[in-house]
Amino acid sequence: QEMKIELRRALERGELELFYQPLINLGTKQITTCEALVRWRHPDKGLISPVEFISLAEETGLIIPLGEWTLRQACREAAKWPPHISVAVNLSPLQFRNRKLSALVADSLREAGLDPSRLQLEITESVLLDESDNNLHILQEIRQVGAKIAMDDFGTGYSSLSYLRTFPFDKIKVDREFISDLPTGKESLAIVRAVAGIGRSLGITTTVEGVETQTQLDAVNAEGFDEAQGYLFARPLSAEQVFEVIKARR
Ligand code: G
Ligand code: G
Ligand code: MN
Ligand code: NA
Repeated sequence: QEMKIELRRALERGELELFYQPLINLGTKQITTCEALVRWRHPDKGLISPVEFISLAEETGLIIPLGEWTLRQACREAAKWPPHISVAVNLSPLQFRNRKLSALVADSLREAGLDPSRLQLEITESVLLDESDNNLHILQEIRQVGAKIAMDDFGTGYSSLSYLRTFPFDKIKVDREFISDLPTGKESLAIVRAVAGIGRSLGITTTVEGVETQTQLDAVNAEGFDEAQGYLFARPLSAEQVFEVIKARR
């Protein structure tokens, strides 16, 4: 209850901050995208992870203004980057209850002067779990605006594969649980290999999350993934830090 009041105030006082984690093209080694990850810079407690407040924000409805702020802020920041670098923003399933989500996306892009194709929205399969076609419809509207749609945490839900038939995703992000035991984990390797093949067949960009070691990288490279993200390349960085990294790597 107390944290709920504090979180609302944090939003008003500008205590939320976006960090950005680079995604690397495995062929060119260039940064293709930076994923925006929210943090709360608490005046006493320091930097608080979203793990500790996103579900609270979802329970209290604060996810709506928080999500709106995140989207606008991420677009503004990305407009400062070179045009070959995109920004990825995580969307909560609850944001789809707001029928005007596609209008918010369009408005954030216009306000920032960001080319729509440079915005990627990451959703989990729970977005497509709803019985009605409401969310699917909103995804199609967002697509019409020109933004890209990525399926996050791929493989951790109940029917990731069937959702590839429901909606033509632009990108699949294989969950880091399948990367952590590579290259020895036989099951993980088989799954990762299958997903790379599906992505290739469907023309979907394939990304692996949570690459921490060189041996994990070698394993995913052998399977032909397009991109990788993980501590081996970079941790989530402040806006200033990621800007320096982008400049240095060009
Ligand atoms: O950033 P971290 O590194 O700790 O992220 C933890 C979790 O919080 C991830 O599942 C991530 O998708 C989620 N998360 C981070 N930023 C946002 C955000 O802006 N919106 C939503 N809905 N989830 C986010
Ligand atoms: O759920 P989503 O994929 O949006 O969340 C990304 C989360 O993964 C963030 O919490 C981010 O900090 C974390 N993350 C990114 N790279 C790595 C990594 O290499 N190892 C681990 N353990 N976590 C990572
Ligand atoms: Mn994500
Ligand atoms: Na994930």
